[in-house]
Amino acid sequence: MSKLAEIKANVEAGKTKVVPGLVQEALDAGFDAKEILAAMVDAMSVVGDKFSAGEIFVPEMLIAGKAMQKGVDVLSPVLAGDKSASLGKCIIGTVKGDLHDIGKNLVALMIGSTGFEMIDLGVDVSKETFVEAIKENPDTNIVALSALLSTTMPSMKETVAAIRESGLTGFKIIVGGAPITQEFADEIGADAYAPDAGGAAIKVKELVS
Ligand code: B1M
Repeated sequence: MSKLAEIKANVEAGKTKVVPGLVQEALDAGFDAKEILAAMVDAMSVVGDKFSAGEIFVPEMLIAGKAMQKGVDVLSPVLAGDKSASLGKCIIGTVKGDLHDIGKNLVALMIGSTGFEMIDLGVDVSKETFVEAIKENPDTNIVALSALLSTTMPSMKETVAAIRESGLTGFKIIVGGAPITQEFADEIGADAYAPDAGGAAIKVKELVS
């Protein structure tokens, strides 16, 4: 089995203790961090499909997610790159009702790597908490919202509305996550949408330039 296939299989199987070592071995062997990440994302797609098919349940999905996060932790210093530039401040969080954070963490890592100071509010973040965080950080220039569930898309919409209604200005709002589309972003009045972490990093740089 190739190293990437081995990583994928072990993420799928939720081998939290094995995955970090395999990821480090792959880096040492010269694999690109982005290829390793792609193998782990593929694993999560398989896990999601098996969950949809009723072949596995929430605990298996949870442990696979933990294994992926452990692998991402090993990749983080490589993906983070040079942070010397200072492009501003970004507040990020997964919206209320949603506990998925692996994608949001990757987005935070990639936006941070382009030179933003990141304030990560975590998961299940209420609209009030987002508004409060912006008030506490008046120099914020990006607010980034993530949602992974179709059932939390309304929560994203309410969050954007609450931020707009607060009257606070001087920042742009970017949204993303598996069920989110450009069309939905436009509908809820976000300033930008990105399909993945790399795209989010490119987009926020455009938004502040
Ligand atoms: Co959940 N879950 N989950 N889950 N889970 C999905 C999302 C699902 C698609 C699985 C499936 O059914 N096939 C499905 C959602 C269906 C839907 O709504 N359309 C689902 C479900 C149903 C659920 C529960 C409701 C299950 C239940 O309890 N019955 C439950 C909900 C809990 C809650 O949130 N309230 C639940 C729970 C969980 C766990 C806690 C067990 C675990 C999360 C662990 C964690 O995050 N710490 C989990 C997992 C692991 C998954 C899957 C398998 C993997 C998610 C993941 O990490 N992917 C997922 C299936 C799948 O994704 N194929 C699934 C890898 C990650 C790198 O990708 O998060 O998409 P992703 O992030 C990408 C992009 O989306 C984008 O960039 C990221 C990186 O490139 N992106 C942004 C994300 N945020 C962005 C923000 C941006 C821009 C881009 O700008 C700001």
